[in-house]
Amino acid sequence: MSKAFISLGANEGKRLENIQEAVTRIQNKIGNVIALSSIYQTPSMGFDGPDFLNACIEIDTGLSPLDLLDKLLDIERAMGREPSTQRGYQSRPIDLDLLFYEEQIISTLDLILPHPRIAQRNFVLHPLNEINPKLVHPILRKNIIDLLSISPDKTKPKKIPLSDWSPAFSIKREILIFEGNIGVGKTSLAQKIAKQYRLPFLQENFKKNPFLKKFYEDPVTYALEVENHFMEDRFQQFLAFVNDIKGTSGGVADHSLFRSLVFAKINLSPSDFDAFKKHYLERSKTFSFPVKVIFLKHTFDRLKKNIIRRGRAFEQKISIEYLKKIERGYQSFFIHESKFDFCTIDLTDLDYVKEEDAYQIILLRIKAFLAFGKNPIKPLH
Ligand code: PH2
Ligand code: MG
Ligand code: MG
Repeated sequence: MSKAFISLGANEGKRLENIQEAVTRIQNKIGNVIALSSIYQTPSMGFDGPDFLNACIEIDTGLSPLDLLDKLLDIERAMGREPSTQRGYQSRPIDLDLLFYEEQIISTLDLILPHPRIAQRNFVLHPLNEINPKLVHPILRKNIIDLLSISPDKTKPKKIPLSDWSPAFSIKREILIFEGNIGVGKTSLAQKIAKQYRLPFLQENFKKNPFLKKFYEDPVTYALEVENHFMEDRFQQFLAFVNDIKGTSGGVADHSLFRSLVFAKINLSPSDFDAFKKHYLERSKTFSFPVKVIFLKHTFDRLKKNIIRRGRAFEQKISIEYLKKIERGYQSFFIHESKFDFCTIDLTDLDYVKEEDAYQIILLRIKAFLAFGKNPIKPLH
């Protein structure tokens, strides 16, 4: 999979709808939208015409740069963009420009990468800066914030406040679940987001599990007790939570029910696990509430550091090997068993506690996921 950045612009027709439709088509035909900027209103540059709406997105794609470009042109045509008949720029219902494709530098008749005019256009730099200020231009060797600070373009793109695009968190009668390894920071991030968006928050109460301390001392003997207790407790908590948020716009949780399955598979004997899973499936029939899952990642070294720093005595015995098993357990669960829509966020370079920019980038990724899902949403045709 490769990362690419695309600029979207429209200055004709229903500009906002056009941009939204283009993003949906990109998600369906090209690759997962991992981040989307706000929408900006900008004066048309280089020709006389109505103001543009502009935005940028980051995507993850399996297509080559040329195939990606072809698909962008297909989408422009499908959305009514006419081939240009005169020299210079014209108004258009949609314009999709490939800005960056990884760090590739290409200069052919069909495609120039990076897009040659990024550094001179505030209508590109502003939205890009919002989704990834640290992105380095592979030719100019400067990141986006720096390019913005020396941009020769004096126009000021105006952010459009919108409720159904990026500014709002569109949770609708669903639970946004943060999952991931021990020490990855599920609780802090989930809590921060719940607080900011005033959403009810469900926090795992690991302290109440009387077997946990013993389990870390003697995993083989106490695994079944610890997992059974967690499962029971989680079902009770989730049922109560769902009851609390009935009729509201949903909530945020720092763990899932399926966490029990992932951990039980690692810690129980195969026969105990079979029985456990039957029980779990039976129990989950009583629970039907839509969930969306954000899976957080960190390096194993960092997980270990976080565990040491938070200083829960009983956790200090956790080994990197155990953390690796858990990580593999989640991967295999998502690949083979999960029917959930989930999105992975790697926190390695996103220290949201220290850097506000990093937090904003995380929010944009989550918003893109909530708006468009990870799996392609309904095809348009
Ligand atoms: N695109 C152009 C030319 N001029 N001006 C604004 N504000 N936004 C655009 O997307 C834009 C432009 C050529 O594609
Ligand atoms: Mg263009
Ligand atoms: Mg173009």
